[in-house]
Amino acid sequence: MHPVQKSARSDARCLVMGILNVTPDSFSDGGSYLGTHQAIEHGLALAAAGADIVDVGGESTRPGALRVPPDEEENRVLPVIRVLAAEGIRVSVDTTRADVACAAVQAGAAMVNDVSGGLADPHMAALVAAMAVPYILMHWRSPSADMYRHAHYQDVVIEVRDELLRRVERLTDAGADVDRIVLDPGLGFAKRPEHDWALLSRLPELTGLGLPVLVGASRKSFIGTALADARGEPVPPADRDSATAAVSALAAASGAWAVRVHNVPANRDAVRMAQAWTARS
Ligand code: PMM
Repeated sequence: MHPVQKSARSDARCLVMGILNVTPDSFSDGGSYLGTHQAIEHGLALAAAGADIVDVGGESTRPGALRVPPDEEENRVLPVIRVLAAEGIRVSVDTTRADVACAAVQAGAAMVNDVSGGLADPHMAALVAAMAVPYILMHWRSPSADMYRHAHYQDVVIEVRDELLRRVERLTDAGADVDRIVLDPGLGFAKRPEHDWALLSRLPELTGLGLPVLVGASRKSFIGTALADARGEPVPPADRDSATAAVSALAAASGAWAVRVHNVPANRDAVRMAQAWTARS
């Protein structure tokens, strides 16, 4: 059985990863949980609401966000991870830095979520191999500051798939266990809405690779744009949760292993509906 899967059964429910951004500037919840105490409370609430995993991040990936020094990133996430892990919560650390990932795993994180797929830090592959923890490998082309310069594709699904496979190879060459790797198409990262929709509607081309796939659609711009009002104004991030849940249900029905979301109850219901639906098909 894949070590990151809860069960090898084909009707296993898609997991729900709750987002805990300990940042002042993440695009939809920046600043809400910046204090350690507030962040811990929110992490406990996400778990109590049914999150299977709580993803703790200390650096925003918002377009144009400035980098946070590594010690500041650690100061934000480590105290939170320590408490949540001690409560028995399965925690992942959202970081592109090998040193931060290492410290987070020592503090109790069970999983590393790297939006750069190993490209931002040349030491990440060796660390993942040495730590033997599940690793979420997201498709990424460049730091957020200039990611839209790289949003050019002939066929986004084929290119994302091939780039992900090259990064898997890089990790396994460094000694990482392929059975601990989770793929993620990286919605919104060097992608425009049409790219995000192509990746979602053709998700089986990624899930068909045989590795678990995580989908991070929650409150992202392509949802705001799809719900734009008559004047073409996108709906604000806080009003995108119902649509996010719809995307989660569809992603789960298309074989996603997990969805990464802000609103846990709505998305937990959504993936349970997908489970009920697909169990009978
Ligand atoms: N998106 C964000 C941050 N981390 N991690 C993974 N694996 N996949 C994602 O799509 C992803 C991520 C940005 O969204 P946020 O600012 O709402 O956390």
